[in-house]
Amino acid sequence: MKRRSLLVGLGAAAVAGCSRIADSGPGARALAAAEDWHRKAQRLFAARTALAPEYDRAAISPSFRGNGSLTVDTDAYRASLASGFADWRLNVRGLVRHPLSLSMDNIRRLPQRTQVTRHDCVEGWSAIGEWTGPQLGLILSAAQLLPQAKYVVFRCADRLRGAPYYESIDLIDAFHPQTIVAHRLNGEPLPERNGAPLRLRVERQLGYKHAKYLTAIEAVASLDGIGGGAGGYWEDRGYQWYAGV
Ligand SMILES: Nc1nc2c(c(=O)[nH]1)N[C@H]1C(S)=C(S)[C@@H](COP(=O)(O)O)O[C@H]1N2
Ligand SMILES: [Mo]
Repeated sequence: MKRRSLLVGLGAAAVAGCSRIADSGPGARALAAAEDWHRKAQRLFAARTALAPEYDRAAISPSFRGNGSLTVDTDAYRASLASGFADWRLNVRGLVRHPLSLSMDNIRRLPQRTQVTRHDCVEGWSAIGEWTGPQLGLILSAAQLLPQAKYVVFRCADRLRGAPYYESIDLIDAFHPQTIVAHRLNGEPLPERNGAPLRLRVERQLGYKHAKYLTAIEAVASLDGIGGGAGGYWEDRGYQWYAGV
């Protein structure tokens, strides 16, 4: 209650201050500019935090195609796949207070989110699927980001045409409620072609941001010096880093 009345008091003071500034010419212009900025910031923020559409299970595509890498071409991956990914680890590292090394069991025991969403690939196809996994925000909260962390980088086990696939997002997308580390598709363990055993779902973004075959999540202050420096495999080859749908 105390905090609330303090905020109400501050609000009243700010409004009184504003109306005094608004009386004079330059003040009025400054206020109009500030209001304009606020309106734009508000719209931007609302757009960034809004939920992506979710669908009924009836809308799920009969088959969710694979794109890009359809497997990881290493003996280690084939052995891991054969063992049901018993030895797979998702490392959470970089600018975190508590680095984590999560097993598939650890991932499955976290609170889960299930969402039926549409995936849009820039190559011109879409598919609807039901994804399940813990929210990325939950994992990052457990690891405790350090104040310098600005981006989250996703490391993948595969190489695409010889180069390691990787991706990155900012903290707004990282803590978005529909951003999950998925280990199930349509009620089954993630198929090999769709990124087994773990892939990112970042539902406000285009397909190439949804990194498959996840091995590590790295909190960083800057994207400089990572891969080609543009923040992702396709970004290094000219695609937009912020690929909102
Ligand atoms: N590790 C990795 N992640 C990746 C890719 C890839 O080649 N390697 N391709 C991307 C692209 S372009 C798309 S459209 C989606 C495809 O996901 P899907 O194979 O489940 O359809 O994964 C994205 N994530
Ligand atoms: Mo894509």
